[in-house]
Amino acid sequence: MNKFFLNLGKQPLANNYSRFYKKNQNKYNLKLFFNTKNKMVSISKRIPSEKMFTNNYPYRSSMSKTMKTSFYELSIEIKKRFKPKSILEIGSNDGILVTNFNKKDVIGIEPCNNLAKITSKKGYLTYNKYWNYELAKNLKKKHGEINLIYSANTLTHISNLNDVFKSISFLLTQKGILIIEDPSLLECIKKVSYDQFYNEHIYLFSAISVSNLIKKFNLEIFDIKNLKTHGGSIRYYIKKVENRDIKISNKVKKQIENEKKFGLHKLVTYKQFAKKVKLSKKNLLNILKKIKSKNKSIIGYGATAKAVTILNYCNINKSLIKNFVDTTPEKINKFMPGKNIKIIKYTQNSLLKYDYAFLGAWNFKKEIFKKEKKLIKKKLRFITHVPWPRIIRK
Ligand code: DWN
Repeated sequence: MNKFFLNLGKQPLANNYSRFYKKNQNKYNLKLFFNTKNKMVSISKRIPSEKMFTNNYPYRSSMSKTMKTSFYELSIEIKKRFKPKSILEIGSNDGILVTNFNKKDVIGIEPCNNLAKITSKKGYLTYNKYWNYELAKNLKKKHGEINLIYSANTLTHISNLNDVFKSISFLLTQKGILIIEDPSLLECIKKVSYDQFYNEHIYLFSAISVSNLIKKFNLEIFDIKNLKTHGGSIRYYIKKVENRDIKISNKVKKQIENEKKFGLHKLVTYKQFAKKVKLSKKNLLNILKKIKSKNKSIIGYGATAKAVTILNYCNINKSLIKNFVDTTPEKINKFMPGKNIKIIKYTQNSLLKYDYAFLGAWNFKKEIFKKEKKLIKKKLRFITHVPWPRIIRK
């Protein structure tokens, strides 16, 4: 049932940035599989959540304007369209969404203590816990059923999806709304953005696989929005099947049709994707090596989890990319997981001495290009691997 299609090699924990370069850091196989029955794409090796989502988890959603705006706009939509009395967010990170609501209306769930603390300190009720049925039962006892449950870039990180949706269905009111958003498998396959796969991303969702999955829990998708965030994401609006007050938008059928047209329900599509990934690796390495042969320097821009997949799969080390810049305090002066490449604090000056910048955070290309307009005018050239490896000429 689970068919193998791509091996991305041995990969360290994607968000495990450490002060010292550890040559013998633990690495885990990153192999991708397609389930021919339920059409889900997943990785095989499951790392215990406690190992990945620690109390020093470095990723903060609020580090980009793009994401702040996206979450703010969603909060307006939620208030206007669904008018929920109670909201629960699974994986509230640093509070990027919850802080747009009244404190009395919203509950955050965040397993990483350092992040949960940020919202708690602002007076938002945040449970420093993992999402599971046990927690859902306790929440129901304490707060009653919830009108709207939301989760962005979190459910694909949880191995036991049956428990996830069982718990959601249990806690949601009969007329309740569930909104989830995650990177789109269709966009990933189209863009050959294989760096969407790392040990935290256990699954990549499609409308096909999500609708198959949630059926068992008496849930169905009633609306869909394609978003530009994170290189192309889908926001799924979900309700209980017995709630007939809400009509199912045509967009759901259209998305599923599009995905089928592209072959997301067939193994052969993933086999072709695997070939494109191998070519992408070869071409990216050729570009980097050619630049280095001309004695030009390259920095990485955005020390993303995605870049960890690229560096380790393509075996890129500091002889090709000297440093990475990033704005996240928790990443600065640490090393890219699995590699001897140090992350330095972002300042425009820190970029001045480089000729090229490899876009680790290619999903924020627009925001970054706007910020670096002057440097681009001077001499800085960006390199990306999405949708194909190239130097971006502006
Ligand atoms: O699902 C996940 C996504 C949502 O976030 C997590 N499992 C882990 C994380 O993945 P990522 O690290 O690939 O996410 P981002 O959002 O692409 O990371 C952007 C990084 O780039 C951050 O470290 C901040 C940094 N950045 C920067 O230094 N300057 C970003 C921008 C826009 C900038 O101008």
